[in-house]
This record gives sequence, C-alpha cells and structure tokens, in this order.
Amino acid sequence: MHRRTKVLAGAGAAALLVTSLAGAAFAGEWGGRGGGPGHHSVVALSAPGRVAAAPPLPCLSSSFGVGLTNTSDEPVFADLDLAVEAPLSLSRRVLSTYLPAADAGYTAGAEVEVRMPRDTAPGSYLATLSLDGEPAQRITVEVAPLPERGPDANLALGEQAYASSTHSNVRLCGGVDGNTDSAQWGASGTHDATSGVFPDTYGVNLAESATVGRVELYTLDSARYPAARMGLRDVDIQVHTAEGWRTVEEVRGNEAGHITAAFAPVLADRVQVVTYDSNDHKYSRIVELEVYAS
Ligand SMILES: [Ca+2]
Repeated sequence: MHRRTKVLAGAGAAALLVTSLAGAAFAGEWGGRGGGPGHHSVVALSAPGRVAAAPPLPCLSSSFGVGLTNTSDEPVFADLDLAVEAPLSLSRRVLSTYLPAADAGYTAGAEVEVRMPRDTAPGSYLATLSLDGEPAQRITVEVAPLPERGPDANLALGEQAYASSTHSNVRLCGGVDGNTDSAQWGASGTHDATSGVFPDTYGVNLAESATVGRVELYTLDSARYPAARMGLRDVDIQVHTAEGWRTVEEVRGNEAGHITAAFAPVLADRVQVVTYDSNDHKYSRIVELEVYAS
C-alpha cells in the first residue's frame, strides 16, 4: 500500500512540474479567468455521478468513462487522479494529458474499470476524481450481491474469460456476460483478432473446481449474419481436470447457432472452445459460453 502511494505521488509530482512550467507561460491568461487559486478551472471534467450496480465477478464488473476538455484558447496540461474506497480498485489511477486549445474541439477520454474482490460486501462505495490536486467529482459506485449459485446455475456467468486473442471491436468478457442474443452481437459477443488464422481458443476460469456435465455454446446467428455463413464450423469443447485437458465434444461442419455438449460429469476448473474453422473462414465468433453441472 505504501509503495502504491509513492508511485502515485511520483507520477503526480512529475505531471505537476510540467503543469507549473506551462502555467508560467499562461499565467496571465488563467489570472484573467477568475478560477480558484492554483486550480485549472479552464479544464472541464466529464464523469458520471453514479455507476450502476454490478456484482463482484471478474467479467461483470462495472466501468465508467472520464473526459477532459480544455475550455480556454491556450493549450494546457491536465492531471487527473482517480481513487476509490477499498476493497475496490480502479484500472487507472492517473490520467495526465496535454490538451490543445478549445478550438481544436478535443476531449481526452478514458474508460476506467472498477475492480471488485469476490468477497466485496454489497453497497455503495465512493470514488473521488481530483483535477490538478483539487477534488473535482465524486462518483457513487454500487456493488450488487453475488448471484445465487443453485444446482442449475451457469457456472461461467461473469467469471474470468480468456482468449488466444480478442479483436479490438469486441470485449473479451462478451462471451460470459449472460446475453445469448445474436442481435446484440456488437455489444455482447466476442471474437479473435487473427482473421483467417486458426485455431482460436476462448475459455473461462471457473471460480473453483466444480462438477461439469454440459456446455452450451452460442455462435453468431442473426437474420443479418446467419450461423451457416458466419458462425463456428469446426470446434472442440474441452474441460480442464486434474489430469489436464479433456475434449468432451468434437463438432465438425456446424451450421447451427446453438451447440449443446452433454457428457459424463467431471470435476473441472476451466472450460474452453478451440475453433479450427468458421463458416466464413475468418473469425471465431462466440456470443455466449455457458457451463452447467448437468
Ligand atoms: Ca454474450
């Protein structure tokens, strides 16, 4: 914890030094705008006041966007510090950036992920954004309870997904977000980044070893993008046991949007799909991967 504080202070000090040099050049400009002493009121911060509730699962955690815009006619440096109450943490703790004059119409933006340990108590947590050392925005981050895990639960839901590669247009977690609707492919699907190159792997780390006897796999299959043209064609479905990887289903020549693999239940801690070809021979498109006990 001490080390993190030092790193933060170091980064902040470096940015402030740059800011003060820039400030000397533009001091007259700032002085005429009536901002608070030492505060860069010329920089506008955009951020939400509240982040919608999400459960503390690695692939269902929440995120929020921040933006910094220069409202003056001279370029400035801005230094945004981001903090949140423990045990939550943020994927970004500093956004230090050069901002051209307002007439450039430029906003420096970033998406900030909220990370939550699995045992985070449900409730409200406070995130604080400081702009050039001054508190600028408070964000209430809501943490929802963990979903109940009965015998019929999808064990992959919200757990940490992994992939051999992930295209920049989609999210790695899209395949375990609980949404099987191909019509929402862009927001809730996922695919690799290696067009025309196979195999591709997509899988999920289960929270703990669990009995696994059925896997439901949804590939892209919408009116516009039917599975027979765009979906997974040749795949192996594998479970990871104490003895290593075991292939529980080999699918070849598939043209359906939904593949079910049912097999003798086995204790497993990971489940993955290895794709050898898709029907367009380019990308391995997965809308959802579900894992059940039976
Ligand atoms: Ca999905």
